[in-house]
Amino acid sequence: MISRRGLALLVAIMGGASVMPVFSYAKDTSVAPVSHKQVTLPRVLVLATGGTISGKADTRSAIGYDAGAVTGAQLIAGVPGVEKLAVLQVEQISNIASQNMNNQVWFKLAERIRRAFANNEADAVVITHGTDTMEETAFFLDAVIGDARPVILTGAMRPSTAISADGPANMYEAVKVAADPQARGRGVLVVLNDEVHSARGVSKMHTTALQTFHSPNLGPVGYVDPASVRFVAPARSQQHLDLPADHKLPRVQIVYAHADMDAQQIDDAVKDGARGIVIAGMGDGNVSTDALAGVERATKAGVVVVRSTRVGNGFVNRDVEVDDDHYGLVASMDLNPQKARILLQLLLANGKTSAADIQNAFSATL
Ligand code: DAS
Repeated sequence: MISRRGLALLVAIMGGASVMPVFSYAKDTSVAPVSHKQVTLPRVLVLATGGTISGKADTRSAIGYDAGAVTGAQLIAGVPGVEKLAVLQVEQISNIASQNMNNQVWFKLAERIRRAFANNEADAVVITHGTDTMEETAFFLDAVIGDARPVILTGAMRPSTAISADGPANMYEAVKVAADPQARGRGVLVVLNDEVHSARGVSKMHTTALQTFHSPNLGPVGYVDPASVRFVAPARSQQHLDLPADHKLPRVQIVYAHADMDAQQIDDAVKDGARGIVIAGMGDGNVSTDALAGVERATKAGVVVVRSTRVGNGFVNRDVEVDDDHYGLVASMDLNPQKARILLQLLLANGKTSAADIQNAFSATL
């Protein structure tokens, strides 16, 4: 409680009698305390999976490191000020380099997030993750979580022990976005390097650069810096698919197209029991005439074939250089091969088997 003398001093410091006292004070000359609004911080559940953000440098090369060497709790401890943004609870889901990401971790993440939201344990979730498959985990969770509360993935391109490690800043910004009410209803987001990307649009596009994540077709949906979070795109609806009860996803193979291509990869995928094939096609999702004959054999064997592209940018539309209607194929639209594979797996697991239904789903949430 401030005394009259203290109050006078305070007014004096602030520039003399002309300045209104900072506090209004009651008749009995004691100062009525300013009512402090109870500031309740949002609750953010941090799920750590590994990756470079939790990596430690290794002397085998100038930029060598081992991903997944530091725990999620240690990560948070290394991010000054993050505790002012949210009440954090950290859980270790896995500690792997994300080139080893797998369905078991995906299902564990999805079920933990669904439980946290169903039990009102958290207002948002932040996932620390390797960058190699971050876009795939984000896309998978975006399709199955179906909740307006923010789920944000973040990672790093330099290990925690590197000079100018990028992990702490990315972690801080991910929590800042997760805690921001504007982030609600936007599906799963990826936050690194001051940018906010949608799960649908984002892709890793450089092997080592800090600014490796881009959304070539859709652009970033927002920007974040220590002072602000700004969204530049409207929230969009996302389709919600059920998690297969048996935790299994059907086998869908990606076939990489190239010059002098024959049908061997396609015939082998069918022989190996693939229920779906995604073509990482040349240009606008193209394959050679020989390979197209293999595609026709695959569709006749009941395998669903999606045409995507190896070029990393642009849309693959129906019936441009390939007669999709004739061959019963699906065009991936804006989805790259690795995301087209995940969507096809989930659609097949949810009983969608006709090319027409699957094409509708690929075009639905554009
Ligand atoms: N191998 C990378 C991974 O774990 C390291 C990283 O960038 O996170 O995805």
